[in-house]
Order: sequence, then C-alpha cells, then structure tokens
Amino acid sequence: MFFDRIRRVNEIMVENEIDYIILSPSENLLYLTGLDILQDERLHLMIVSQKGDISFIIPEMTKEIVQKSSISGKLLVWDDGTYPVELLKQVIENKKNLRIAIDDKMWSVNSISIHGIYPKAGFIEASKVMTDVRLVKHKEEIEKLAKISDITDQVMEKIIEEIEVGKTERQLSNRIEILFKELGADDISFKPQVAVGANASIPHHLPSNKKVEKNEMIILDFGGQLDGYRSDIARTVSLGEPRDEMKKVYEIVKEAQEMACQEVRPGKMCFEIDKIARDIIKKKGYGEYFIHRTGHGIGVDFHEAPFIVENNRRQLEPGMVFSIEPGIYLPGRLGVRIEDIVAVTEKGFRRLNNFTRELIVK
Ligand SMILES: [Mn+2]
Repeated sequence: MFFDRIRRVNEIMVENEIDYIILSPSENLLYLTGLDILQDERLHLMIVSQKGDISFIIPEMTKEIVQKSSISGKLLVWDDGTYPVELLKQVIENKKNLRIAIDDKMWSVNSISIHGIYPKAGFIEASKVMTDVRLVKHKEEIEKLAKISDITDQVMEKIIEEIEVGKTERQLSNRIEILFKELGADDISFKPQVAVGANASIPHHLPSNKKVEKNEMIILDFGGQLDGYRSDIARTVSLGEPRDEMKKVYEIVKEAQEMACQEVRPGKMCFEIDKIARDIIKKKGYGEYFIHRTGHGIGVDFHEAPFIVENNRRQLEPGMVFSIEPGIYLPGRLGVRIEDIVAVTEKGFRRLNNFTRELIVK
C-alpha cells in the first residue's frame, strides 16, 4: 500500500518537474509511510527523489522507529549537538533549476534552514503533490472513516444524555474526550467544542467555564481518530423549549444541510454544493450570518481537500470524503450548526454519520 502511494507521488513529481519532496512529521508522512512521529524542535526529514529513492534525516532517538517501519531507505542519523540540516547535502545535490517540494506543516525554523542550503532552488508546497494522492479514498480508507464516524455518533448520543444545567463547557468537553477513548477511538481529532448560548455564535469557540443554562442552545462539535483516520460531527441541542427564533434558525440550517447532501454525486463541482446550502440560508434572510464555507475534506487530517467552498471548481469523484456543515450565527445571541461527513459514491453519496438531525430538546 505505502509502495503504491509513493509510486503515485513520483508520477506527480515527474509531471510537475519536482526533483525532491521533503516531508516532516505530518499527516503526509503518516500517509506515505505509516510513521507517526512526534514533531518537536528536532529535525526529522523524509526525502523522496523523483526516481523514488528514500532517505531519512533523523535524530538518534528516533532511529529505531524508522528501522522498524515497513519503509526502507537511507538513514542519516544525527545526535543532539550537531547541525543536522547540513546532512541534506549528502542526499540532494545542488544543481541548476533544482525544484523541491516542502511539507506544508514543516516548522519554518527548518524550512528556512533548508532554503539557506539551496538558495537558488525553487520551492513549492508538498500539498501541490500530496493533495491529488490523498484526495480519493480507497475502499479500506472509507471503511476506516466509517468506523470512527460510527464511534463519533455514539459519543454524541452519550454526551447529550449527560448535558444538564450547571455543567461547564470545559467539563463536557473533557467528558467527550474520555467517551471517545472508552468507546474504542485511539484519540480525539481536535479539542472538543462545546458552546453554550451566545458563545455558539463564534464558530470555533473553545470550551470555557461558562455553565449550561436553561433556555439556551448548545453546539457540540468534535471528532476522533482511529487507525490514522479522523471524524467530525456537529449537532445543536436546546436546553428547555426553544424560543421561536431558535426553532426557525434550526429548521433552516437542517434544510440547508439536507439539501446540500442530496446534491452530492460524481460530476458536481464543490462550489455547487456550497451554493445549495448558502442559497437556502440567504433566501430565508440569514445569508450574512453564515460566515464560513460549507465543508472540508477529511482523511488522515481533520481539514483537507476537497474544500466545499465558493469558487472551487473541482469535480466530485467517487471516494472523496468531506463534511457538510452549514451554520447560522447571530452575534451575542446564538449559533446553530449541523455537520455530517459524507462520502461520494458511484451514484450519489453515503452519510458516514447517522445520528439524528432532528432538534433534541433536553
Ligand atoms: Mn468540520
């Protein structure tokens, strides 16, 4: 599997005249090798040449992890106290028109020192190569995404049972993390978001000590990780009978989410899916309160291509997986978002989340 992925990377490098791709510990590295290495200030690089030669520049303390992996390559090992970026000269020969792709998530301290060694080289982002390799998921990848989505649905059911007046956003967020681990996930994908009342009008509000109160709506948005693959879900719950405005806004978001999902099929362009959700919300008069794109791809990373956003003319293909998550945010008052992950199939789409989208009143 890893061999096939690296071969595909090499094909794209040839097409784009890229001599080398340099990865740091990241989802790209995980995807190509299965290596899950902690990113810290130490230099860890994987270098792949256009021909497929693989080298690693790694600290002594990481050597064993790479040796035990299924990827074989040249190992250049350094110890604390040396300046390891110089080792690159043993792998990449300086030449005219040298083109190097660098991991988007490489720390700038490292990418700047690589620039220093090859000042005349052309540098591009590794995503220019990796996006196309990671974009369409194989059957086994979709099953992994479905499995973690299924656990995520169970976490949603349990955390909603636990919501009660007086609990804080932080307490609920911590419980979500524990539930993921109890239900078999390897980890959470990002800090679980719990936003009560007016806090929910900030789409990426981080949990605070605000307490759950009666007659408020709560956005819950979280994801897990299993076997390297991620999940993402959002639901909005009402504590006590919702006010008319809350009910109205909820129904609009629900309709936008549903209609956008129904539009997913091979051949549609990403912006068309975004437009369906956006037009429904606009028509009901809340256009200016839908302040983010409709969705993002998901796989080994929590946000990746394809992005379901205005102007993205990429066509959907079977095997692409992304979120559909419209929302309405009324500043200082409330927020509503509903999010599911969907996979594009031969004829349409498959929802990987199946937790109810009806308004739950606690
Ligand atoms: Mn999301």
